[in-house]
Amino acid sequence: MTITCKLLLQNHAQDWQEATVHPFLEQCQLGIIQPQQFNTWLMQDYLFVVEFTRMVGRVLASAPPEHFDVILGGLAALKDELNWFQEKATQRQLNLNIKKQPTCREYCEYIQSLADKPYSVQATAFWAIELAYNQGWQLPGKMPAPYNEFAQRWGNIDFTKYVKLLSQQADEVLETAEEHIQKQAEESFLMVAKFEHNFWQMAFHTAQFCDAE
Ligand code: HMH
Repeated sequence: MTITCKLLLQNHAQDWQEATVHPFLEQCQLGIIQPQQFNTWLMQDYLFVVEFTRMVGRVLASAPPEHFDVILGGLAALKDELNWFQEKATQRQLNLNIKKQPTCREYCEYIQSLADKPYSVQATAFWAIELAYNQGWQLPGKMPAPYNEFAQRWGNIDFTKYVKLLSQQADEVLETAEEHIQKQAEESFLMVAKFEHNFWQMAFHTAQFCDAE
């Protein structure tokens, strides 16, 4: 049987729930997240997105030309996103020239390691990473300022459509992938789910390290 993005979500509903539903997001929605927790997330996520952009560059390099359109759209959005993160940091007087916390570093190392994997595995991980934020920021419901801007960035309709296209591209290559490669794709989905959960945990619980050098 061929694995698909839909089946991955069905077969690992619990892991995915832990990746996308977290008190961090619920407290943003309630407007009670502490600035230190939020700022920790913001700074560490910027560092993650820098590495994620490099990953998407490598996904493009592995992709068939029919998939370029969607991936290049993603890269264009990331260009905008990196500038936006810098703007948000400046507004909050945050220095982005900081070290990665262990959880962020491990996630970044993991996505770097995907470079050695077949395109179908990379495409699955790429989809899962984008879906995690698309769903995570959407699920709590309408957020108050200033968090609504963040919820909108990943929860908006166009981003949802883009994530759908990523799942279609992943499904298309998974269909012809050998069984052991499909297994690797499934493992990558589970790794992304685990790291996404850990990332929220990091921001929620270890804000005191927020600008440790
Ligand atoms: C941790 N996962 C994390 N940060 C992000 N910005 C994304 C996913 C984007 O989808």
